[in-house]
Amino acid sequence: MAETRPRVWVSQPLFDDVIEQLGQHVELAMTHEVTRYTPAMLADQLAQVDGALITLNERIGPAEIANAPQLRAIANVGVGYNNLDVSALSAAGILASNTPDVLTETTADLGFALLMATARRITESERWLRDGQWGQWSFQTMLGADIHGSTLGILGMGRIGQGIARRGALGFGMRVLYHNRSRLPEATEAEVGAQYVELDTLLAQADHLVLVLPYSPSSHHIIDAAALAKMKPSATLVNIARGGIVDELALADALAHGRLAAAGLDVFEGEPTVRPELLALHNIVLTPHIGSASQATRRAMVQLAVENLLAALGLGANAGNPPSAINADAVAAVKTGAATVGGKKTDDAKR
Ligand code: 8YV
Repeated sequence: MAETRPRVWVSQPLFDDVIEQLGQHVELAMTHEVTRYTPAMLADQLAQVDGALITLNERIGPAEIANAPQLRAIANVGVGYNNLDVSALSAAGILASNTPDVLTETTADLGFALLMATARRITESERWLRDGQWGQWSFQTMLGADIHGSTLGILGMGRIGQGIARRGALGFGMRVLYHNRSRLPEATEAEVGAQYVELDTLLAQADHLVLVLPYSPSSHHIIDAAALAKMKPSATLVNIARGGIVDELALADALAHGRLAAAGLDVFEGEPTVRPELLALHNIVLTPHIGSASQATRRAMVQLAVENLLAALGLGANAGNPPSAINADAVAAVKTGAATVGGKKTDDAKR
């Protein structure tokens, strides 16, 4: 009798040539059109497969896996995985993985691009030019804030935060301050040119504050009205992490009333919907979650997710040992009947 191959579902069109590598090992169900799934649609898909390769738009929790007895592996294409209920996956013995490292420098590039566009009013200037307003030019048109020589604040000092610190310290001569749940080793601080401070000091001293921390209940709305009130009115705020880290209504209010100079947002609480209060502002740069969106990096993310998925299904070069598993210890504990403590390995330094 022919051996049955595992069945794998891929939730979105990604890079077909990379995804097709899966077809050498598994029965592959690809998706050829961008699809927004309801929880019931996800549950239907997951009920039929051994493994799934998904993006952050697919939220997987207890309801989505309730009828998926043979599901063993979920590969998330992204470093952040707040779309996954890791405890529920661990309890069900499902090995989850993400795609760290391959996107670090590309996402740090975008963080810096957004910082510069925000501080120097790049998109606002372009809108003004296209509107035919250049004839109104004065010596004080579109004055922004300097980046070189200013103080860069970084909240969340994982790999991407460190990449931003390096760019600021080495490329632009900035004084770089950071806050993180755990302080970096002194040698790393020296290498990236950053100094650890308490959160209130970071808020008070940053001329430009970049948010790069993972989203979790403890970081929900960490930048709220009270935090914004501690920042300099001349400061800029950049968020490339997750929308829910910022109270967007408080931010819109601060920007509208001159309590903060400008903001650059790549992530939003209600993605893909952007609040009208943000869209109405001029002193804000808005991009549609493009942090990792370079050709090379998005391909590398899919490649790593493919390797993770195959390995989690016991196939391919890393069989049984996915390069970036999130909950390997917890799944092993469930399988051997040992107690587990939530099954998460993440912390700020993993980003
Ligand atoms: C997304 C991201 O993965 O990696 C992350 O955590 O936010 C992005 O790189 C990307 O937008 C694809 O969903």
